[in-house]
Amino acid sequence: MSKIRSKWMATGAGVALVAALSAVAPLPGAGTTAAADNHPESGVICTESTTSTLGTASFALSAKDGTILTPDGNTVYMWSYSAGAGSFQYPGPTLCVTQGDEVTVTLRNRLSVPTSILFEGVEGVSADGAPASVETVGGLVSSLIQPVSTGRSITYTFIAPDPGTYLYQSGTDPLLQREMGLHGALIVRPGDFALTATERTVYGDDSLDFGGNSSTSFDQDQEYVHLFSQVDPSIHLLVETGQGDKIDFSQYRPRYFMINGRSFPDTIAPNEAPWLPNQPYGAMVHLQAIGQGQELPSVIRYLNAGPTAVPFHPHSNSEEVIGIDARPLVETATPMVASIDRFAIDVQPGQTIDARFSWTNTFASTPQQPVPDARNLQDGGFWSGDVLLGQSGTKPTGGDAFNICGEYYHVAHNHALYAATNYGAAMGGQLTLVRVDPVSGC
Ligand SMILES: [Cu+2]
Repeated sequence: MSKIRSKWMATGAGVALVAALSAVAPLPGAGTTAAADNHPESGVICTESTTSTLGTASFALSAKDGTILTPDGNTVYMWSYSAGAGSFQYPGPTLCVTQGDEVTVTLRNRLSVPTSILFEGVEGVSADGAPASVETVGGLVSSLIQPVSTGRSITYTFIAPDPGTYLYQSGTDPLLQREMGLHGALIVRPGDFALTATERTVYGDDSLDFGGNSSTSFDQDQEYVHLFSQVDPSIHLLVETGQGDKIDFSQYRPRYFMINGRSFPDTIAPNEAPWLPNQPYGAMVHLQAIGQGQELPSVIRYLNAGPTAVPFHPHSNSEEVIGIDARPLVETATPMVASIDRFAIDVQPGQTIDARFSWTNTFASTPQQPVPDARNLQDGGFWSGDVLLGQSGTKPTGGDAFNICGEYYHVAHNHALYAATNYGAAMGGQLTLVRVDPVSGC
């Protein structure tokens, strides 16, 4: 079990990368505990049900407008879902439920236009008690599910479906409303989610019958969401200034690209960073090598709320894709796991992908493997002092080191490189870091 959430990387790679970029938000001082409400500084923040009755889950959401910050100092007008009467946040709250729960989501519309919530891939949804159905105006579909008008509330109900990751987003005037930011993540957990005190599963391995192999298990502290979205700020400005009639999607040109509502380098700031008051969700993956501080893989739940595919690429190590659209990859005849190792997690619009990530200290696990020749090594600012990545050693005398404890960082980013930018400036957008702490912790 890893316990590596103690300290924000205030003097770590973030500072160096940030310094190399552009005008950015301030970083906290060393040892600052930025996360509020006792949430971890990285990893998923679940919005829990407002009721504690077993077998039910209730949520109150408000659709409202607000603004987000971008790393180049811009401000973008957005629409999003917020929890209850809470302040504006983007993206919408991550809703966590258990398979079989009777789920109730009450949406209050504080926008000036009708809106709705479509739970992608969830069947048997009711809206104010009636089966979900499309709404048409003049023979044209105006909403993919019953909408709610300004100032009113609507209640959507459904039984929590198979375990996995689901996207929820507006079903009303979807081209515009999804661009404006009306989306969030729904996580459905299996009944045996907490397999042991430290082990969780994505899909409920008992029901998958892998013959005892627990193939979708992960470390209890190692659950992440990467929700992708993008913004064309010119459209948002037209909406903000009441010129919606001038919007021309044939001229659509996204300029900001987000993971969990933030663009790099804000993606690596902690959850609930006070200088990003409306963007509570960080996107840095923070782990340890398997067998060296962490025993089970991490899980990353990818969702694409944008209109184009995101070929997301983690450097240095592939990820194990275990399910797509909340469907585990299994070969049922044997039965056996049919997961796929990927260096590009290709997330299509509207799709979700669940992947496990493990960092293995290759040298340490195969001691017969020779350490690289010193002539092939170069000390850098993030040098841990030890060629066995995942360990820290003695750093060169007089050398600069930007990391704080021998930890190191891999980039992970959208390989469509135009989307790894902030308004055209490279090294931004849908880019984040995977941080690996040494066995000794940090
Ligand atoms: Cu790269």
